[in-house]
Amino acid sequence: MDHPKPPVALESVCGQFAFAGRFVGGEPHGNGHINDTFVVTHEQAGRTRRSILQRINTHVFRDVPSLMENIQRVTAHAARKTDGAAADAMKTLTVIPTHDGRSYFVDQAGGPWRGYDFIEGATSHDLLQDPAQAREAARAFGHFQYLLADLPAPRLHETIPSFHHTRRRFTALEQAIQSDPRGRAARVVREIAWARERESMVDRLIGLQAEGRLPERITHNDTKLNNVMLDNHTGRAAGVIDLDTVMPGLALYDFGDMVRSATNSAAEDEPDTARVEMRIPVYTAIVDGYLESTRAFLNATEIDLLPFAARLLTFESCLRFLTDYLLGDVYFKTKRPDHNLDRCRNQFALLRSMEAQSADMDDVLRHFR
Ligand code: ADP
Ligand code: GN1
Ligand code: MG
Repeated sequence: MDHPKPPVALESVCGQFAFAGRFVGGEPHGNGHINDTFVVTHEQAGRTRRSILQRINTHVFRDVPSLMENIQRVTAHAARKTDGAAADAMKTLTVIPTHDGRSYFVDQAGGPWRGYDFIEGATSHDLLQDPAQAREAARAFGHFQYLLADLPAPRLHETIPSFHHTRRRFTALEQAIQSDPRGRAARVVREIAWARERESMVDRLIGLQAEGRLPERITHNDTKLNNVMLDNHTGRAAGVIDLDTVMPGLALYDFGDMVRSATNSAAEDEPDTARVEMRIPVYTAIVDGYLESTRAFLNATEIDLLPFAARLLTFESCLRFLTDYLLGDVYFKTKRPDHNLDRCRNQFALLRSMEAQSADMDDVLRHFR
C-alpha cells in the first residue's frame, strides 16, 4: 500500500480533538509501516506546540474500540507508576481526548483518528548509529514490561490475534504459496525453500508456553528501534511509543524483535543483501540493556532462549514479508514494486548472519547472565 497523501481535511479532523490553540499546519511524519501519522502544529499566545494525529489502519486493527481501550489502560497505568519519578524518567504516550471525551474520532470516510502529545526533544531512529542506542532502547522495552507486569485485570484485548504465533505465520505462507493470487511464487522458489528448511523453528516457543515453561506477560510486541524515542541530548530513552500491539505475549518476542530491528548493518529494505550483517557489538548492547531491566523477573528458560528468539523473530519477519509479497502487498506499506521482496531477502540475509554467529551470540549471553 502506498503512503497516502495528507488528507485535505487535516484541520477539520484536528478540530475534533482537545488540542490547545489555533491550528497552524500539519504534515506526514515518521516511517511507520502501518498507520498514517501526521505531526500537527498549534499556536497559543505566541507559542507553538506540536502533537501527533494518527489515522489507525483498520485493515490491520479490526477492533478499534478494544485497541483504544488497551492503550488507555496501559498509558494510564504506566503514568501512575512513573508519577513522581525523576524528570528524565521514561514516559509513554499521552492520549489527547476528543472534545466529547472520547479516545478517538471517526471521520466521514470511516477512518478512526487519535491524538497524542508529541514527545519533544527526542528522536525515533530508523537506523541505529551506535550500540549505546541499542542498549538504551533495550533497557526501555524491558522497563516497559516491568511497568505493565502488575496491570490490574481484565486481560488486555488481543488487538491482532496470534500476532507472533509462528506456526500460524508459517501456515499463512504455505496458503499464500498455494493460492498465489499474483502469480509471484515462481519468482521466490529460493526464498520458499529457505523458509521450509527452517520450519522446525516455529513450534519451539509455542510448545514451551503450552508446557508452562514460558509465562504469558504483557509485552509490546513491536519493539522496532523506531518505536522508542531517545533523548537528543542525553541519549537516554525518553519513551516507548507505538502501543497498538501491547497485549499478552512472550517476553522473548520483544527481545527477538529488538535484535532483528537494531542489529542489522543495513536498512530493513536494503536490496543489496551483501550489506546485511548481524552486528555482534549491537547484540551485546541489547542483551546488556534488556537484562538490566528484566533480570529480576525473567525465568531461566526465558534467559536461555534469548539467542534463539532473535533468530525466530527474524525468521517470522521473513515469513511475513514473503507472505505479503505473494498476496500482492496488502499489509505492509510499500514504496516500490518489489519492496516486500527486498525486505524478505534482507531479513533472510540477516537470519543467515545470525546463524553463522550463533556460537558468539551464546557467548555474549554467558557473559551477562
Ligand atoms: P506505525 O504503527 O505506523 O509504525 P507509529 O505509532 O510507530 O506508527 O508512528 C510512526 C512514527 O511517528 C514513529 O516511528 C515516530 O517516529 C513518530 N511518532 C509516533 N508517535 C510519536 C509521538 N508521540 N511523539 C513523537 N513522534 C512520534
Ligand atoms: C510494522 O508499525 P511498525 O512500522 O512499527 C509491524 C511489525 C513489523 C515491522 C517491520 C502492527 O511495525 O510487526 O515487525 O513493521 N507492525 C504491525 O518493519 O504489524
Ligand atoms: Mg511504529
